[in-house]
Amino acid sequence: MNLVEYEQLKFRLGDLLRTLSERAKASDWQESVGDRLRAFAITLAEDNFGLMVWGDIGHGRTSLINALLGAKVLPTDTALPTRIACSLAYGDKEGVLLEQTGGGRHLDSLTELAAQWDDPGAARRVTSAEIKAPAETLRQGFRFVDCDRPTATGLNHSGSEHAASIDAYLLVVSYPGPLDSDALDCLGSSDPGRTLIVLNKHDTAEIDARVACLARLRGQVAGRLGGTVPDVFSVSARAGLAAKLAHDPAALQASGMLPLEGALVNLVVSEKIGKVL
Ligand SMILES: Nc1nc2c(ncn2[C@@H]2O[C@H](COP(=O)(O)OP(=O)(O)O)[C@@H](O)[C@H]2O)c(=O)[nH]1
Ligand SMILES: [Mg+2]
Repeated sequence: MNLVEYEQLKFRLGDLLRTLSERAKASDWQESVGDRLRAFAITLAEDNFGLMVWGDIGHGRTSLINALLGAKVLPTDTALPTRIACSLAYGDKEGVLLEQTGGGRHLDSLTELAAQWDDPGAARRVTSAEIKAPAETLRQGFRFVDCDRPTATGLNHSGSEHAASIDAYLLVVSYPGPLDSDALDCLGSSDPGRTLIVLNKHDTAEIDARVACLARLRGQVAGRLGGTVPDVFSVSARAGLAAKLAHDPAALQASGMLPLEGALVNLVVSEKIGKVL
């Protein structure tokens, strides 16, 4: 199932629930049945998908988010201070809420945010950034958390506010791709069944090298985790975004983004169906 099919299914289910709750009202069904149907319809309408994108700086986490959105929403090439998580969700206009030592601060644009990250003194004071942007994929309910490690600022897989709202994890590493022992530790203590690994920048590797790097990374992860091993996807976030902006289906295919997006949607939809039902 893809996101569009899920949305259609959700609307059909919403209609069905409304009809059923009207029937419940008109007949002698217990009132609690109607209440539960209405509550379920509301949960379904409000749902959204939380994705945490993690990995070391420079591997293309932010570029990948932009590629998934099909728009250059977030500034790339920023030395985002480590252990700061940036969250990104829908807003009808662009804006950023920065939490920093000495109080919060609102920025009206992501250009101002990029300037903030480029100033190491100012960036160091920031403890979190909540970004809103009017992108279509965000309007459909996707939310992102961009951070270096899931443990950054306490964002481990249980307990924290962000962690509770995360449906899937994307670990981003770039070619040639072996994971360092820290990343393997982090992966090992995470939730592999809800994680996809992205081997980014495949435009920088020849086909033969891609096959070898993918096999090595898969072997490394399987050796460490055993059992459920996250799928690994070879992509070029840069080429994927360019292809979407140019409406070029062949280039989008070559970027590797489509299988990743398919797997991502399957993962979050099955998570969501499991939670909602
Ligand atoms: N060649 C190539 N470069 C990429 C790709 N994705 C990202 N980059 C570059 O890698 C650098 C770091 O990207 P960025 O998204 O800021 O990484 P982050 O620190 O992980 O968020 C930037 O110069 C990007 O243009 C890609 O698919 N191919
Ligand atoms: Mg970044």
